Amino acid sequence: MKFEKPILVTKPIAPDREEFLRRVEEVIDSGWFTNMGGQHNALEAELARYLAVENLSLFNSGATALISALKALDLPVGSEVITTPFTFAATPHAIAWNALNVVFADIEADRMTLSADAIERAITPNTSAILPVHVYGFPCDVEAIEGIAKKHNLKVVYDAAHAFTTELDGVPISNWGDITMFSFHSTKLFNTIEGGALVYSDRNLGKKIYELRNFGIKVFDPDEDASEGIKNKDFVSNIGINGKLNELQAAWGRVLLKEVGTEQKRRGLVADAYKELLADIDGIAVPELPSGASNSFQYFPVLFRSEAVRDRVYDRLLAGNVFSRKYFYPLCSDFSVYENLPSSRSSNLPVATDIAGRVLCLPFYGDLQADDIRSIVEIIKSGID
Ligand code: T4K
Repeated sequence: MKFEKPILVTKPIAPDREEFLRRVEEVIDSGWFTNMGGQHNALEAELARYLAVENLSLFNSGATALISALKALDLPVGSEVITTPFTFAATPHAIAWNALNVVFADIEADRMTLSADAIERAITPNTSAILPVHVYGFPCDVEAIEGIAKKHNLKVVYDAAHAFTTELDGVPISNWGDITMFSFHSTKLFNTIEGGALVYSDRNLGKKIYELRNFGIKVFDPDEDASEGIKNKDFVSNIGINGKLNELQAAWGRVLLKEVGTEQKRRGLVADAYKELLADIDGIAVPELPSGASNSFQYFPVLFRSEAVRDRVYDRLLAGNVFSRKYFYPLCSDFSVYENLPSSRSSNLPVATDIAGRVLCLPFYGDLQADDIRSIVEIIKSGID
């Protein structure tokens, strides 16, 4: 069996063409193309409403958002931030870009997210924060992590790149932690082509995040700044970055937001179809979300019995013109820039090492046809036997 056209791991949704083009004309006519313009500010408000959160700041990528989140918390330079190795490179990179030390800790087998026990074991007097990832939209053990953070006075930044709309018992996932980052890259369920956002509960962080996103240029605050008058030297208050989302991408996001719910429903049907067809096959398991968690429908990961079987299935799919992905193999701790860290030893990360060797993300998008799903499963079967 070989597909005529390649089947990729995802197929991004695009906004309604006519409505988007109307917005493009609005942007052109406005003469305002970036730097927190009308489309940008409207999208911030619409997303905050959609996600039922109070404070949301847009960025031009999830990576710049994550870098800025850690920066906003003023963690001591050289302090340690505990994170998972079972993630995309952007997660540990955000720590390193802030001149903080990356410390990898192991994951739980069921959720594939940072293990609370492993976090506790990794804490030293030099630990300043935890950076867990809701990988594939599987919520971390947020209650346990909150307990640890309180006990040891640590900050928590969640990487929710895969967890757009995820809720736990009806509560938005960004309710936990000091700051939560979402990615709006085109491979994500909701996308602005490139983009991301930070959500936070402490309103005071908003001004700092706004400034960090705009080179650190100070926002004039009439209460604080008027008495002294802004001095020239204080014009830039922090070492910021250019993290601004432009007007065209914001316009794209505004139109697309209306279609996300439909795409999620369609992906739900695709997930059901896969589950039904995969249920009776030995040697492959579909990880279950923890109870109370809603599905973001970002990825469809499966676990094989061994690395050899996973790799054989991957190769068979490839031969059939199906591009599944080994997210997240290799582990970030195996990248040459991190492999020499003491926490990168595989003996420190047995569960992550095992899962990364057996996982595969199958093609997953609303437009995937029932016949195609059946053919993909047939190829998988041939690789397992
Ligand atoms: N934290 C986590 C946990 C993340 O997973 C990510 C990003 C981040 C942080 C950082 O967020 P951003 O700064 O990206 O907003 C992709 C994405 O580029 C990346 O956003 C994502 N995670 C990562 C898991 O996947 P690649 O290198 O696998 O992308 P690529 O180009 O191989 O594309 C993947 C598949 O999607 C291919 O089959 C082709 C298809 N595709 C791709 C694009 C760009 C399309 O069909 N259309 C497209 O426009 O990283």
